[in-house]
Amino acid sequence: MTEASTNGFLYEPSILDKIKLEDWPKTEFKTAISITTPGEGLKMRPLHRDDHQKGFLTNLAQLTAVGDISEKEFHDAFDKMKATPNTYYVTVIEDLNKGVIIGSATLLMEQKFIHNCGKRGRIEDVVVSDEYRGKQLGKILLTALVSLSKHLDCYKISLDCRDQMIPFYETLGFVKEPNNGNFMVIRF
Ligand code: 16G
Repeated sequence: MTEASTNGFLYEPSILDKIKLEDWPKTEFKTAISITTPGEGLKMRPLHRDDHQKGFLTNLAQLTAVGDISEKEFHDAFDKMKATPNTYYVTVIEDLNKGVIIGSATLLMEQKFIHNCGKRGRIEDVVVSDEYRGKQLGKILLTALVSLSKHLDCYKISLDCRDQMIPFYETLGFVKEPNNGNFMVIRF
């Protein structure tokens, strides 16, 4: 049994110790920080089964509609993700003094047949609480997930975002590929 399966984390926390901000050196950070300590009193770590109580969904609601999700519904979704190992890297930043989640982002791994049975990473659901903006936490989360995707041998990673966010993601090295920069959707 792995540590993550016994300690309530969605994925093995020690994976974050293996990656460094310098692995994806697109951003100069204003203060001395690390991936696991992205600011004073802050901790970056995998999502935990108890994070419903720590405002994970309240923070996520700053991105889009979340709905009224009970703790049981949260646990059911969490358990489904955890039952598909090496796929859902939902990563959060906790304010340790308040015991509240103030940022999160997901790296989703997609197993392919193409590219020699390669893996594609998708960055999803990036959000930092209004109160904590301006501390480069979005950049730190993204830098961590890009580094993690390299560490996990993705052949590419991608994301979709609102037009106003394009300059932000460009600073992290994301590009709209010529003739291939479209995102198409069907909404139900
Ligand atoms: C943004 C997010 C995407 C999220 C979507 C929700 C990033 C990079 N992109 O595009 O992951 O799923 O918003 O919007 O975080 P929706 O509620 O309109 O689907």
